[in-house]
Amino acid sequence: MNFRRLFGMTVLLLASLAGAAGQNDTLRILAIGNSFSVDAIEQNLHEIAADAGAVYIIGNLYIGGCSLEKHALNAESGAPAYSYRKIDAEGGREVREKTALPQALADEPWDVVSFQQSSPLSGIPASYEPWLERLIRYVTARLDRTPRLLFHQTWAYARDALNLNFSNYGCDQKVMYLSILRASADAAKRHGLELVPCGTAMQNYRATWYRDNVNRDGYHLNLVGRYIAAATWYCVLSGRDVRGNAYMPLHLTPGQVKAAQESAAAAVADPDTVTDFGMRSNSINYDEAAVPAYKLPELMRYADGSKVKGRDGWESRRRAEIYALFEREMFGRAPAGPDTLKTKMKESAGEVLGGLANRKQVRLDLGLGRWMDLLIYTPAGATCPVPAFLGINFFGNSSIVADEAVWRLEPETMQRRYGAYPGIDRNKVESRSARGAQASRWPLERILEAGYAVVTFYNGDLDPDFDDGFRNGIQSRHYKKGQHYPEPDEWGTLAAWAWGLSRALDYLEEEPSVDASRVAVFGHSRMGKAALWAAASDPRFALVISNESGCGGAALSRRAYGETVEIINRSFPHWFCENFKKYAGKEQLLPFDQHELLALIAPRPLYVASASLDRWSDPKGEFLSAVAASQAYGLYGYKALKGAKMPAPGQSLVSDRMAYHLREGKHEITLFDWEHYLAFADRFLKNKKCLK
Ligand code: GTR
Repeated sequence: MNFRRLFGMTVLLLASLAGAAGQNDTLRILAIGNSFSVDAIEQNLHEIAADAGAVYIIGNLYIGGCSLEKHALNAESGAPAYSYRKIDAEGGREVREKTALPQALADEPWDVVSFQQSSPLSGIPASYEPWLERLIRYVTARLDRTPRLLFHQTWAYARDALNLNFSNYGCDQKVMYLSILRASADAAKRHGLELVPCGTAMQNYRATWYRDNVNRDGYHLNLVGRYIAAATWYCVLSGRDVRGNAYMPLHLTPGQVKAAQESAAAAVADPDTVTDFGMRSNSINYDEAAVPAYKLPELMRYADGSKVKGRDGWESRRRAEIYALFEREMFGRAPAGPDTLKTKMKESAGEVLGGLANRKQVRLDLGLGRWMDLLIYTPAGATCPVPAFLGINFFGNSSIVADEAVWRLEPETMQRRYGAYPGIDRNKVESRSARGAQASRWPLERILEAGYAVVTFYNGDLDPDFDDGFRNGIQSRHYKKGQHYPEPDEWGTLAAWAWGLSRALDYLEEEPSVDASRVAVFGHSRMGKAALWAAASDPRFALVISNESGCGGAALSRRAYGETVEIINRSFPHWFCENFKKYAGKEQLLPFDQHELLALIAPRPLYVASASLDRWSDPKGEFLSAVAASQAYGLYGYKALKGAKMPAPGQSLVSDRMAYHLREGKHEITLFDWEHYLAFADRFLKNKKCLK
């Protein structure tokens, strides 16, 4: 253990003794700061302390971007240059403009006063003195008793910050962090100040699976960043552990709060080191030999260990048991659909796509102020209701076809979809959502000619695909009073999308041109995961297609090959319900595996497909899962893929009720895939007499 760590722990211990003695005492804290102290102490800190039974009165002497030099000169001249912002014992707020530093010093019998350097200079030691010394001298001379003196260590900018001052550090986050670390530790040591290691706390959080996502504009803090900073301050001020503090800031997820608390606690315990507290990514395994030994949960054994006998036991009890586990531990509970679905036919046109199709665009009212837009193409000239392929699109209805009449989402709406998602290139979003940009995934002419309708909607209509704390999605409309986040067993994003698929089917039951009893639900990748969950949840779907749905879809989790439960929860914390997070790195503890998700679809026809180069989705894990699920089909007298061997790339296996193929190539949905799906669907859904 290094010296500083020992020192940090001693301070913690002493402070905790003091804290325990006067736990309910009021603590009066004055920061001499700038917008970074606004970020750190003006929200959350009072509330975190209140949850722990303490009262914090907080003052912040604020001037935007103010340096130590300016503070020292302002102090000495008594210039009324500050916006003095105060949070009182009850959490009430007040701002007094044009306040002089000496006035604020006299305003309360401060127990704690903190200093900080402006962020551009925070890692430049030469900028600190003589100003810090003069400021400390001024403050201590003006107060009757010497308060605890703190140095507020600020943080490095976001890796992609567009801030001119970043060039002081070669626009390099690590350089900036290490510079701040050294300069602030030296200053604290020189003057005997307690360090508030917010800079280290931010690096700790940035090293978790939430990554570099603490800033709102590259340098100020966003909601999570502000909570991390306040939690760090709380640890230092109280000497107590913030972990387990129950105050939940609005709009943060429980997972973010947990990582933030860990980040703060680790920074205070070890201010010099970026700590790994077990929320980092593990390496990706693509080695078949390194797949862990695993035993799949038995499909035909009840939770109490007894054997499931026959179809009756499956239908009356075992199926429900498995479904309830997936619902509670993985996807989350969704509410029932609206009693009556109000719809608005926004457009209906015949003879489109060169006379091949009729087109409808229908707005479904989902209640509570939400709607979704269905785009429907049916084969022109069909003489009775046709079967349909129903699938969700990633980038808006207009992205699937170069048809000028299909409504296009405003670019702002698309951006909102990715607004808070780090690392997404906006140009990419624009190009992917351009009209017809996804057309190769939707071979409309081929499908329509084969006699099927195509029905689709945009996933963002239900819930945008980024970790927004469930602020923009449909979940927020269903909160109970005082609820701000889905419960640990309530719907995540995939369940919301699946719910949308069922609402689309509700509509198709009313749509005269489509036969709702013959709807194939399909999806590629994340939409494949949603399609599987929709089919497991809603027995009305007649046929199911999983195109490379991978981890969380068809692939067995226990193989931990390619994408794992840990990685998917880190990259897409919003997809599954909160309960699923606890299985990160612990696949063997899952009370199910994905073959049981597939089994929930039995005896309906199911097609699982993989691509040879798509190792991320674990083709073998998808295949083995389908083989294991065949046992459920066996109850109905179908062989499905029982005993099948993994086919070579380019080959398909088609059995009575199940099919699998391994397309050559990468993660995509291509015409090869569609040709196989159409042939499979023809066996179960086709209705030739409807076509001319
Ligand atoms: C990947 C994700 C996969 C898969 C894919 C997709 O980034 O890790 O689980 O869903 O996206 O949807 O294309």
